[in-house]
Amino acid sequence: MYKFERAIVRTPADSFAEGITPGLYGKADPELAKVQHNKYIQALRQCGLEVIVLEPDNEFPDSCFVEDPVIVTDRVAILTNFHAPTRKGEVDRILLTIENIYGSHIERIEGPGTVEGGDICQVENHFFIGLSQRTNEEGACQLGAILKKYGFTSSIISIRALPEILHLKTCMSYIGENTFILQKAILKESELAPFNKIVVPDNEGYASNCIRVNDTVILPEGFDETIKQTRAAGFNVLETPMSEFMKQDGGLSCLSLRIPKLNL
Ligand code: CIR
Repeated sequence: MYKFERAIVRTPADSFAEGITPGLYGKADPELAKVQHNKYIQALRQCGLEVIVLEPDNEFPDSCFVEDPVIVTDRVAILTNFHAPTRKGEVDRILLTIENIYGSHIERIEGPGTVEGGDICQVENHFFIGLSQRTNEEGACQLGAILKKYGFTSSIISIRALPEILHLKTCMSYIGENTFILQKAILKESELAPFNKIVVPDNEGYASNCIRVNDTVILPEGFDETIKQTRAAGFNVLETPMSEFMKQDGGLSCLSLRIPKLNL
């Protein structure tokens, strides 16, 4: 598993509750989201990361979900092309920060291809690319070619038969040690056959989006059965409150870009 050195996050905007959401869990509170975001930053710092905190951007209510406009690796950053029309401008808003880190080692997905970072799941030097309501075949194809150019392999997992799942990583997360935390709905996916699996209970689906940061798995607070199972499998777990982000259909991974030591 990569050793991560730093992370990029963006403070939730005052307009946070106006972002895209099916609204299943009520109206989000932007002030509470900011408090929870600070705790998330503390969790990343506790895992040894230097955290770059970007200013809130009111024009883009979903802009705290920084994982979607960029895919970061140790050798290249790839700017995505949103399917969601209200989020397209987020790529330009994060570009300067990415240029400061990656210089000219930046690639870009071009229309009509669409890719959103939440659909991209890295497992060592391999990437699973989710075909979803947001990432299309053309985008997946462009991304696969870019990754190949930089020495990575990739394969596709479609979640189109699961319309309630927004992005691939909404329902599965790689936590190192050859292990995924995932929802039952994706358990039989043949691409995942070689891995150990922690299956979240039906009422804890949200916890299948989590992150491994160095020696620790960060999970959303209150998903006790998943936390118990993850600890029982031998992982260190940190919990952090996520209720307001869940209301906006965003998970733990969406809130940061985690950057390893670069090999540019
Ligand atoms: C959206 O629908 O685009 C946002 N409300 C949530 C994005 C969550 N991001 C992610 O899963 N990577």
